[in-house]
Amino acid sequence: MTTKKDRSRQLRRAAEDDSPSAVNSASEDRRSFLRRSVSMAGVAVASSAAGLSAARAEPLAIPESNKKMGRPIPETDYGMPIEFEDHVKRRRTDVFVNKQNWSDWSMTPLQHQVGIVTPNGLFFERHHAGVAQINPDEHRLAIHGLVERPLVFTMDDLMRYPSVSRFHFLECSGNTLTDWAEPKATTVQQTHGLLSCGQWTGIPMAWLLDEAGVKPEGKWAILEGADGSAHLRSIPLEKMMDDVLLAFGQNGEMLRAEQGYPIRAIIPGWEGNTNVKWLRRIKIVDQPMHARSETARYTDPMPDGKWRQFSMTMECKSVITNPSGGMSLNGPGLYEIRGFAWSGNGSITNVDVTLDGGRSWREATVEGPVMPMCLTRFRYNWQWDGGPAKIASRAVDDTGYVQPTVEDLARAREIVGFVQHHNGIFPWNVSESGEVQNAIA
Ligand SMILES: Nc1nc2c(c(=O)[nH]1)N[C@H]1C(S)=C(S)[C@@H](COP(=O)(O)O)O[C@H]1N2
Ligand SMILES: [Mo]
Repeated sequence: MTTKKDRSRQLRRAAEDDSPSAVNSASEDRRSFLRRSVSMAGVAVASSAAGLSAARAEPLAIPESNKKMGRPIPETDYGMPIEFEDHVKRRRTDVFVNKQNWSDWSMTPLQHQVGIVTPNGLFFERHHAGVAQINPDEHRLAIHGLVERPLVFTMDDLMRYPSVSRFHFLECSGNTLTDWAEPKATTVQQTHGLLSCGQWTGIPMAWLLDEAGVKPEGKWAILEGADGSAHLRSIPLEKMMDDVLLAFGQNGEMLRAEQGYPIRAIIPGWEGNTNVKWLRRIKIVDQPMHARSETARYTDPMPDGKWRQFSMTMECKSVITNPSGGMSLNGPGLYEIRGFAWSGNGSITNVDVTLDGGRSWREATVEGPVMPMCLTRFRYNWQWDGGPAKIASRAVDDTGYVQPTVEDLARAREIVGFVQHHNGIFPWNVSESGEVQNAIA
């Protein structure tokens, strides 16, 4: 068991992580990793015993790029990744087969995401009726219902408000389980790619609601989108006043059309579908609407045969993205296990890693900045001996909640068919030949 003191020490370590003097006693530290690889680079071997490639100590040949001028800067452009990164793409799921592409998903390639921010062109998408294309000059947002002063805003009105920027993950409640359905998902993009993270810029909803003046009997807000599905959800007023953002900015630019341009709700830590995109209406009411998305969808079957409504918070979860399904390890040696952890209830305090299918756990390094309701990176230096291994991660958040096993989850809920809100520990098998495969089956 980890004590509170251990956890605060871990957090402090995470904060200091990038200082050169930082020493992580919990796992093999970075310096010992470097020491080993450096000493190997000194020996002129093509592939060292530790599995890290070391070049022969010969003078480098002069590359072509050194001998000529580079590409000139065009008069104006929007920069794109270099052609060699062309394989890094969102993709529609190829496991959960969709008969049409209006209600559809695309998934983030988490195995290629090197930091906590998902680039805008790789942000996962979930649409119930395709991507609305909305002219901001024509867009209006209404706040009405149980308010003193019903208000209608143009985008120009909204852009005059003060705004704030915050980092938050966004996860579809169907993430992970959708793609455990047969045929088996192979990559972390398929198993966990309905997850992304960004810096959102927008206006705290509380400011706009205060301006409209919520009447005492107003207890819920119905948020409705301007897309073909007119997607809507009921959100408790308490949450609206706490930390919900009316976002127009995504990672330093205006929202992508796919993410709800020109405005969407960002509801920190809550299931993706509550984050209504292309937002056009906020109606204050005294009770939830019990809409289709609150009755026929996004509910959880419980062991007593009843279905639970309003399971809004995405609970603490983590996954190893490197190595992950579809990759192969090139011989025994040192590998950095990397992944992401997140919690809709707060900040990540600890991540443990298992190499033996959950029999024993070792503490991974949690990398700062650690922010609430935000992806958090973890890493662990693994000396792979070349034998079969079953690797997985387990995250703990600052409420003390520990990411459950699939068996734990099955005890708490009826895990059958297309199940939402699945935050179980997710294992990968590493074979003797180094192939990494989904081990959940
Ligand atoms: N108006 C509208 N909002 C919507 C949806 C939609 O179809 N229409 N889909 C919801 C679902 S189910 C999810 S998971 C998130 C996905 O957000 P993203 O596409 O920006 O990743 O948007 C939510 N908001
Ligand atoms: Mo979703």
